[in-house]
Amino acid sequence: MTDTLQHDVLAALRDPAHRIPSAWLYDQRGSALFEAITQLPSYYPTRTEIGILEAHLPAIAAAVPERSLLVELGSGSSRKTVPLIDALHQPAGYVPLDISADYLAEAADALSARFPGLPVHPWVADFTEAFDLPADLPEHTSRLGFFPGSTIGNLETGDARHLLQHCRGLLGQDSRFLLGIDLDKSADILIPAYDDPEGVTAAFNRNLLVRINRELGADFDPDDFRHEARYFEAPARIEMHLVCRRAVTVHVAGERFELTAGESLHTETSRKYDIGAFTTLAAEAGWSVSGHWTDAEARFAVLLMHA
Ligand code: AVJ
Repeated sequence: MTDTLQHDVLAALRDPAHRIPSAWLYDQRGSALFEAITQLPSYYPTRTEIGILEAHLPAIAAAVPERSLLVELGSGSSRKTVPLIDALHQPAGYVPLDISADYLAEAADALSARFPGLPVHPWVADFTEAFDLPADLPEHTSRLGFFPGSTIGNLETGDARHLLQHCRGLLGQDSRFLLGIDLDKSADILIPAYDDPEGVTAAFNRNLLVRINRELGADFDPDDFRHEARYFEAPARIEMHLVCRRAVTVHVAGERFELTAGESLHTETSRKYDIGAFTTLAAEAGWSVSGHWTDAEARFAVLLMHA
């Protein structure tokens, strides 16, 4: 990350929109809480996407050149990668990219143990900024980008277009890009997915304050903030907020800020796309969609694009 946590938090507190980049949610505890979210009954995206992949991996793999190099953005626990690597029959190598270095090392070790012949090159990178690939890559034919989880939905439209363009350049001629997007749907399904009765998403959101206290010596009381998931149309999205229950005075890096009751910190946006609009966005970035698959309820979509 080119901007530091301190820079981003101070900027957010000074600005009335109080928007903190969602990448900061993923410290070690945040990454573990996100993994717990993916197991919740109300959080449908992960299991829905895995179901789509399981049903269609043979067709997807058949459309990818042999001995491709697999590059995964935001690999996290790499759970969806095992069936993909199985289906690809010996890809030339696997490059998992993640911002959480601890998580990345663990996941890379697990993958190496599972696929002993596979060169694994973990790479710490923040894909919300321009990033590179490691220099010493194994020989390969073309490259396959893998960006599951609808993580691209955390980016504003312009940033998503830039990321797709950047990947087009990095992955190069004849590359493929397999990507998951969460589709727009009723708020009755979306809100519980981001505000579960178990309170795991609330803990995930509030953990950001714990991280800020620890890393910046700030004095947030997480109990002063209520987790809230808000649905908006046009563009369709869920926003996570931390809403002040009462007037709060907080000190961060020697600066003092006052927040009023009801004011909120905006900690994440999760865009919900439709396939047509996303196909247009991808085309603007040099990718053409050659296949797309959804679940029976059209909650989530997996897109295969080629350069
Ligand atoms: C990992 C960014 C795809 O937006 O659904 C889950 C993160 N935030 N619950 C999402 C998240 C709250 C998740 N992504």
